[in-house]
Amino acid sequence: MLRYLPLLLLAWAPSRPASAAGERPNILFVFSDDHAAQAIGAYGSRINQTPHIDRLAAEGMRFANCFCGNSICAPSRATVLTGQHSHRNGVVDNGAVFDGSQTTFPKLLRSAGYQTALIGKWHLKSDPTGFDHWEVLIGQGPYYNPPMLTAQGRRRHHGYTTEIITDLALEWLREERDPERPFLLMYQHKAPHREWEPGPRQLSLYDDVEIPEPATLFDDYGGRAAGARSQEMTLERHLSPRDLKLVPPPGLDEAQLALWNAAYGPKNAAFEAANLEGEALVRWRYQRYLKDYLRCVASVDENLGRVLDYLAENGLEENTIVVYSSDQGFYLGEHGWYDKRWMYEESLRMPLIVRWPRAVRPGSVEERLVSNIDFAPTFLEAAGVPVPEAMQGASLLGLLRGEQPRDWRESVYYHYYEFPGVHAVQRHYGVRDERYKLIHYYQLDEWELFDLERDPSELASVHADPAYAKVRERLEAELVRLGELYGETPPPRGGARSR
Ligand SMILES: [Ca+2]
Repeated sequence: MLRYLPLLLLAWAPSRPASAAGERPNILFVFSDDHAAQAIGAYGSRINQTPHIDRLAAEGMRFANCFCGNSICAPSRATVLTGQHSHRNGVVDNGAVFDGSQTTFPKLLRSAGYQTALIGKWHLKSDPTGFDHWEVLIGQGPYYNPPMLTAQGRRRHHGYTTEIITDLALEWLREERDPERPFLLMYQHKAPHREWEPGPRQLSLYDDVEIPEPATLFDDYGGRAAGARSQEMTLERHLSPRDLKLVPPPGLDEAQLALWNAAYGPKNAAFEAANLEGEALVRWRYQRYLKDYLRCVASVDENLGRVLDYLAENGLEENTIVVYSSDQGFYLGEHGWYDKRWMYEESLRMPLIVRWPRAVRPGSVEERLVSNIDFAPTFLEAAGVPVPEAMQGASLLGLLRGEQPRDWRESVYYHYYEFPGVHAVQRHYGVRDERYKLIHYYQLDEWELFDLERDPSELASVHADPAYAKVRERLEAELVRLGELYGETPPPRGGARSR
């Protein structure tokens, strides 16, 4: 489990002790939506480059195994704010309204003297609480010309949403930030969420390249429980004309529409002339989907660069904790899919990169199992604010400082609830440790067990394999233990779960 030599640890001496009195760190929380680790250079992407996110990894710590507790937008966001799993904070699916009277880390930082701001995607239905300043997209928000909500009412903006959110974040840093106090800025993108609509600067990026296909693009869903076959999230059958850019997004002005048509018109004409079917059609859809997704990522990365430049130019680099993460992972054609929701690796994993020159050794990689329940305790501890008992995660501060805790968690808990729902992914819960993953689709009473070392793509469950009987028993007991630890009653087998 040791990642680096103790000698190296001793050799790493931060320029000044972290959290020295009167020098509480600023926190810049950069959160994108549905940005999978497979599409980040620092995580070994073979399909794109993300120089600014990679710069954070080169200058900070990359967490190789950060997992969400419920792979869907609003629940992950509620967990980040509260440090609690979904069943505790009440946001179990995207239909739930976040109860803003709950204790959150922004509220606690604000009470402790931090200046707090939230700009961009919120997606929790109730108005944000705990912020001195907020300006958020309404629901998902559009990629172009977004109306945004503030405490004073609606504001309309013109332009591309990723750029607008960045402009607003920079405007807040320049004009509203109080230099006498530490700040928390939650800078949260809508991108690269569906419908993956690229910005004006990226409309033709990747036009001349072929994106490599994943090995499981033509998965036949054998070797797994029934839910893998009955889902509705395939590239083959479940993408809309808008997803595929066969029609432009609504709400573009004349100039934006002209740019859009100039980029997609010829591509769409060539597609129609080709008259593709079968595997060739899936391959075309994969290229179209991935290129648009990666174009949206490129804009997120480019705009992050503007914010990092601002920090550097204004003496804010040294004592600002910059976090890059996304609310969960995503399928980039693996298993023939887009979207998230499953406890399978691609959607379970969250990117998590933390740069903090005062405390973190540049270029370090942490492999221990961490989770989005850990974010709130980390920010609180970094600010010297006591972590409430009710928060279920653990602060990552020790790991960030290169310490080697002896009693770190050895497994993570997962529970997905949104069924029936869009994409028809069955409810499931489970446990993942360093090597194995146990999943229970409790309404179907079907199980899966994966040996991630031998089967990293999770293609063949070994749940019924006698050779894995001991592993299965151990993980079943671990799942019970985690349910008790986090205070969730085991879901009943079969029928609808009441909550
Ligand atoms: Ca999301």
